[in-house]
Amino acid sequence: MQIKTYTAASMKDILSRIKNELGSDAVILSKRELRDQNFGLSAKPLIEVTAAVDYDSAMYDRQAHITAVPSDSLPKTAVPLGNLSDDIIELKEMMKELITHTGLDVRQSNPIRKKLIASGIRQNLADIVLSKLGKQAKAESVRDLLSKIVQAAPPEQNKVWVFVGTTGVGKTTTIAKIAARCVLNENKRVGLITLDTYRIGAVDQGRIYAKILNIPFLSVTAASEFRAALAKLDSLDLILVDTVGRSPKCKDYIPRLKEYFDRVDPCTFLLMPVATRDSEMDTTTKAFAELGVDRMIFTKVDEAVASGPVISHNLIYRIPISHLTTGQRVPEDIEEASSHAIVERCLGDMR
Ligand SMILES: Nc1nc2c(ncn2[C@@H]2O[C@H](COP(=O)(O)OP(=O)(O)OP(=O)(O)O)[C@@H](O)[C@H]2O)c(=O)[nH]1
Ligand SMILES: [Mg+2]
Repeated sequence: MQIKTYTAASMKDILSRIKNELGSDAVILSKRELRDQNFGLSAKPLIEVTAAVDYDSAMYDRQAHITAVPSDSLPKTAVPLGNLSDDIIELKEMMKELITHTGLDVRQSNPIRKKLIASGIRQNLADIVLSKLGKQAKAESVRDLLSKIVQAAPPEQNKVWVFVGTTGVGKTTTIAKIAARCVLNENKRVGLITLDTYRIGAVDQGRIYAKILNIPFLSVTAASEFRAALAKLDSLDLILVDTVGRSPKCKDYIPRLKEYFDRVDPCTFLLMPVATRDSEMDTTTKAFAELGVDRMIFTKVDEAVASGPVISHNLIYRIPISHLTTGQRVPEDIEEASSHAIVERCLGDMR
């Protein structure tokens, strides 16, 4: 991969230099504004852009590396999520400019682009994928490329698995499905702790599932109680922790959860229904990233008209997907995720 940094007063100048020097396959990696120290505060800021070619092979390399690395050595959070949403918006804008100024709009005429977007893939990502494959991109080659890039992985081997997400996304139901599978198929000794003490009936829901599976169940209302509960269940193989669903906009919600998991080292799953708007997915992912999200579980696949947002989310946030849930039946309606199956589910009909 060839990487170059350009500085100029206008984005247009930079884009034409990128096109001349790196060619029309170049991809912008970063952009920032620089104040010209010589001319004081009123001076027009300069723009610094770092661009690269042969980005594709870099993606492949990274994928190959990730597949080769055992899942327990993957980093706790796949990416530092910082100001990612802002970066995505900026990337979108830059893609638009790049398309206009470098003649990359040939991809616009590819009928696959419309199909990708109709499947719920974000427009800028559809453009990036098609630019990697060139004019000849076909449905099959798009699926092949995405199968190599989408990251799926089983849960980490931590003893404590925590399930978080906004209200009603399917946390308790998914925990029941996973608990049943671990008990019935893997013969594991499993316990359930619920922090879900805000909503009347929520504790009962967990207690009923635990009773059916004949596994220990504890409900807690404070971080100290949680640690005592963990100590009590320490002899078990796996402790599943259910949390109260709340809007991440609720001010003290994430900090409170964080308090619970401060000195515990859990594998944290963020649950997200597939039919969630892109902007909401971004807000939720950023908010929960403070807890350190290790795996995504996309829920209610059966209710979604298009499943492309699963791929878009994965390409942007790089949080491996562990499961998909496909209905209300416990324990049947859950699948372990694989890159190939995700791409087939999302884009299998594309011709
Ligand atoms: N169609 C469909 N419904 C699901 C799926 N998973 C869960 N549900 C339903 O979604 C509703 C909410 O599920 P819960 O498991 O209670 O959700 P939760 O995240 O625990 O909700 P709170 O505890 O209120 O935050 C229930 O009616 C579930 O049966 C799924 O994969 N598909
Ligand atoms: Mg619940």
